[in-house]
Amino acid sequence: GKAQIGVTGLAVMGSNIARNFARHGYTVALHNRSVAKTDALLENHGSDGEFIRTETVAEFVAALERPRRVLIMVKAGDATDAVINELADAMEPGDIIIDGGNALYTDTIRREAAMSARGLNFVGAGISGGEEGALNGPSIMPGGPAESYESLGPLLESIAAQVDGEPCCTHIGPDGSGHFVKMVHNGIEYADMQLIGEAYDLMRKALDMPVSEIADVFREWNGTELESYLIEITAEVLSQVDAETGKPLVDVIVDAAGQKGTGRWTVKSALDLGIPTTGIAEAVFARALSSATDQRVAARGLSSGNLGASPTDKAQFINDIKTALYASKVVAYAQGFDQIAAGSAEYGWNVDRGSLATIWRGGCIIRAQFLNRIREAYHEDPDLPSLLLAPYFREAVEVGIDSWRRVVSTATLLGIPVPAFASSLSYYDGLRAERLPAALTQGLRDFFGAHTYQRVDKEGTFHTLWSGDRSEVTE
Ligand code: NBP
Repeated sequence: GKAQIGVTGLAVMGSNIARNFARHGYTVALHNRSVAKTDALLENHGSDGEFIRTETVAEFVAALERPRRVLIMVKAGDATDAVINELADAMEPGDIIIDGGNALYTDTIRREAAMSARGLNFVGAGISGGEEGALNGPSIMPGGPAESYESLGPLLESIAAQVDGEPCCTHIGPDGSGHFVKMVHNGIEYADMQLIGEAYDLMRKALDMPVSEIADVFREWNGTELESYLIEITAEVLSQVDAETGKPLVDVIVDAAGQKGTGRWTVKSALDLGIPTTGIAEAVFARALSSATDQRVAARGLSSGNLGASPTDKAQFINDIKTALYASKVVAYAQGFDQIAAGSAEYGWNVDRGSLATIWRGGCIIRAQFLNRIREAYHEDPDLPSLLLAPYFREAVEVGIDSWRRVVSTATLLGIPVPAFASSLSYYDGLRAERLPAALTQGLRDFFGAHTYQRVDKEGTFHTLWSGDRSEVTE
């Protein structure tokens, strides 16, 4: 028989997704640029299900039932274009090409337009969950034409993670929407990890706690409203002892964080859309600072001042940190969902944020208890102006506001960097402020550039004759 799905690109992600399809009873056609990976997969895991081995693109395409469905899992960028073009030449109208790599959404928009001009369906699908998720159930965010989802959806939904009987896969919207939300997902993942890092750093430096004890705190937090995959694995990483030195592993790892680019993309997009996605931006910049090794070495002797005093009530401060972590996390998600709304409006995607929260509850790296609350918030009010205004989150943040402030002020006095905690709190204060100093900014802009301003008490556009008699004129 023929295959229901083909997978090309059989490195870790592609192999594991191919095995996932096979384990769910689908016949899977396999293809990789170099045949060695195809053979390795068949040799090691051929017993997972029905596979069809192919060497050339022509063989691969011929092995598929129509309409053909091909999932591309190659390195994002030029490789993806090369593979798409080769496939498109061999395929026929109505066939579906799915790009499951981490493509930049603007590339996906371009590719979708080119394929649709050739009568092919192109689906950019964000896939999260890493290797393990790919094998056992990822979170899948497919974009592309709605019609293609009718034939593709059931396959993807069956291999996705399932939470409370619902698959972590839904059609996100047209063209680049799937890759856009996957990008923001990764951005939120950066923010989440930065916040966890700041919480850990405070316990170490402000409370002088040993790493093993901090691991226990995270383990305990994982049984609360903070329950999430990232908190869970934080406890595991902090519990790991280096075999060679006997030290906590975290103490022998170089403190320079890497990045592959999706966080940076999220921030660039936020800047273009004019959305203050500050939590993610701070996280991206914190990684950049950590990697500025030469500067950090040169700056090591700079003074911290000596206003700081460590908290006297340890239990209370640990609880303060937990609260600050939760509140800052709400801010990061609120900003990420704002960016998704803005992207959706800009490109006409109609992304349903409630459904998105639903498919992020399982399979993906940011999976968390918390996403149930986000889902409820958007189901209750799809046009919610900010997640911070949903009753549940509003209350959670208001109840913890003193703790949040105590954490940021203590860290500041002690000279412990908390860019994400601090900027999230400033964002919250900015959002709720009745008046902002933006009025002064407008005055200054009018002074040096005649950029004009609006008044609070009447309609119109105004300018003060700063270098004349300083009277006001209407534009
Ligand atoms: P890689 O990103 O390491 O890509 C390796 C694959 O790309 C191999 O199959 C390789 O073929 C193929 N390839 C390359 Br490189 N250049 C090619 C070309 N010009 N033509 C055809 N094939 C080419 O694999 P991965 O880590 O499995 O990730 C696959 C995709 O999934 C990426 O887009 C990644 O960003 C995304 N993703 C990864 C994760 C993760 O946790 N790793 C999570 C979510 C998404 P070869 O064997 O012949 O060299």
